Amino acid sequence: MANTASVVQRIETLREQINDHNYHYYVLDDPRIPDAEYDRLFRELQALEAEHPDLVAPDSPTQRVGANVETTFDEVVHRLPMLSLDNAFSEDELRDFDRRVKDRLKKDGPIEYVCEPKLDGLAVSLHYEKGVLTRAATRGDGYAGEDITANIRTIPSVPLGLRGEGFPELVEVRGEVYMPLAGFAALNSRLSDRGEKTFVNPRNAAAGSLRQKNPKVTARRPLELCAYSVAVLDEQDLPDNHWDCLKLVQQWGFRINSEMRKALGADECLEAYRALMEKRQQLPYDIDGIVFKVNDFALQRALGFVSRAPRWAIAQKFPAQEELTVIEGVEFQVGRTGAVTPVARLHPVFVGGVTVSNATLHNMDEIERLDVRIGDTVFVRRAGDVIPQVVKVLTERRPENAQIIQRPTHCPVCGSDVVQIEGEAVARCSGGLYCAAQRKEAIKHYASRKALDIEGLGDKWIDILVEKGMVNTVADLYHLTRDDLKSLDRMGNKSADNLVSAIASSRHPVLWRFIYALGIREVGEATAKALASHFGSLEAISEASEEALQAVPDVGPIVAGHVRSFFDQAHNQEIIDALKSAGVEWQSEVITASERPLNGETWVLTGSLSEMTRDEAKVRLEALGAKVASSVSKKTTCVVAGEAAGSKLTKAESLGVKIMEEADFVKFLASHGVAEGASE
Ligand code: 5U1
Repeated sequence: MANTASVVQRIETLREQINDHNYHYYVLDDPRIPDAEYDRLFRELQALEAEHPDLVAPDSPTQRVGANVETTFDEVVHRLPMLSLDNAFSEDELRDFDRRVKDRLKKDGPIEYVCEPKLDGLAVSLHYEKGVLTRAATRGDGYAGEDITANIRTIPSVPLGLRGEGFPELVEVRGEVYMPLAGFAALNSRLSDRGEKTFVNPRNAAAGSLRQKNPKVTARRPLELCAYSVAVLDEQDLPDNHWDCLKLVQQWGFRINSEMRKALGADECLEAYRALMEKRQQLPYDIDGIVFKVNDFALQRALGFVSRAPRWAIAQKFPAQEELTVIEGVEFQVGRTGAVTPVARLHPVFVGGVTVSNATLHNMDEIERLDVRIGDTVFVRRAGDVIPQVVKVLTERRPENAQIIQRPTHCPVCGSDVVQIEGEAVARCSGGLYCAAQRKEAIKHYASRKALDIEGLGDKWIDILVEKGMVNTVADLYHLTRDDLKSLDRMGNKSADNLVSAIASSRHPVLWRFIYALGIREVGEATAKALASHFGSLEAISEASEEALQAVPDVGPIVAGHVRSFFDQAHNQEIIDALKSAGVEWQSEVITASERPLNGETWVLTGSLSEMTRDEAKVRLEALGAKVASSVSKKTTCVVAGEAAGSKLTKAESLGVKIMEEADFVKFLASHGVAEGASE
């Protein structure tokens, strides 16, 4: 492009388009163009700016990639101090806070509060002059922090320039920089693959990423910013309440929290607290509590501050998800597929709302990576229903007699050799069905709720039946008599009768449940369903080549290899034959293509889902027969709306299309038996 006027024009158009796409992608979570198209626009802008360096502007979207400068973290004095928050640790403390607010304001009626999740990240302050980001700083001691502008600029959800018009000349936006859980897991797995130190939690990962001297490193870290307050540093006016201010900040291009809500009085605040606590584990980021802020700025001013905290806000904390405890021992457990997993026996500790006395150590590589020993004091993390994990060792507290944990060479249950395939982190007992642990686990899986759902056949009975030699394989279950069962300690007549009839009525499962129940490695419910639906019969699956198996949605080379090797092993075929002889008949026809419950329906997924990726959701819907489309129309049957769903949700609302929130979608999948992926 020779003509400078047209270059300037083109550069401006590209910047506008790219900023707009960034806003939809990073702030609204609702991308409007494919990645390839975005990349083309971006490269075109980069090329034009390279040809015309005098036209490069600091707020150009190309300028966030991470400049080759060394961050010096100079001291920055905050023009307005960055306050801290008082905490409430109980419902009574929250009610006391509300009472103090009302007393000070001499108000009888309920106060309007804004309730916001308290993200577990780092508070930052961002200055915009004439709409352009000029300075970013950490909170530091509240009065002075560090200049982190170069690093902050690399975060895609931080606007380099404010959107729209009419924003104040000089404005400060504050918020939390955090690392979403998925990004944290991916970062730790990358670091661990490279043999580098991993981060204990997303907060530390966010802090470590912001403290990088080289902004190019920060640019590769999955950081996000959520804005939670704004202060105007000149004379211009903002709305007269916090809620409207945040909505305005969103229009300027900032991500604000989609869980934010208003509450009238302490009772509604406590309701919001309980609702958020319930939702905590489904959120795609860590939160450590909820913040309540008096909404009306006039009332905030009247309340003022005490020492370094505002009197108009309080954080009600959730139970801690990390605590310190001591490793008292390590045992090795053997799973259904022989995986030998080290489990730490802990001095009991209250964490994540429950008392925890065991934590997984995953595998020997993890033990070596953490350098964990018996006697060590460790950080234990329990987030939601996830198995508690040991995430860090406090080596400075290591006692002299701390014991190194040895790699097991023999299975602790059957004594067979423990083998480790090269490139795999998991060590496995080589005993197969000779190993009682593997037999027990296979039977537990077969009888479990999501498989053949044999009521009354709990883990303890299975342990006893295997230990007494009464059951060796799942097929033996069908030969148990009332008298056999009655011979067991604490098994009454009625329980024995019930169990015999529960086992008998498990003889006619639908095909996918039977496939799932076989316990093939990496074949969870969704894959079992997809296999059943694709092949229609067990014989066809058992004869399919790896290539043919890979034609099934959700089946890649690894799963195909596991399925093939399962059916290639003679003892598995023997068990299937024994099940047939015992009268077990699976009903192939139930999930054939024509009878899939969502046949003929078109579904759309929008927003981000916290319990599964969109691809996983798609596979599950397709396994039920639905077509998954990328845009909403009158023909759409249902729209699944995840967090921060944007224009597709709005369109569905305007067309009167059915909308399902993620929690209901998960329940819906569960009711159709496609809720979870593979195990082990
Ligand atoms: N969501 C949210 N987090 N947070 C932290 N709002 C919020 N406000 C804060 C802090 C420290 O402080 C202001 C109330 C002063």
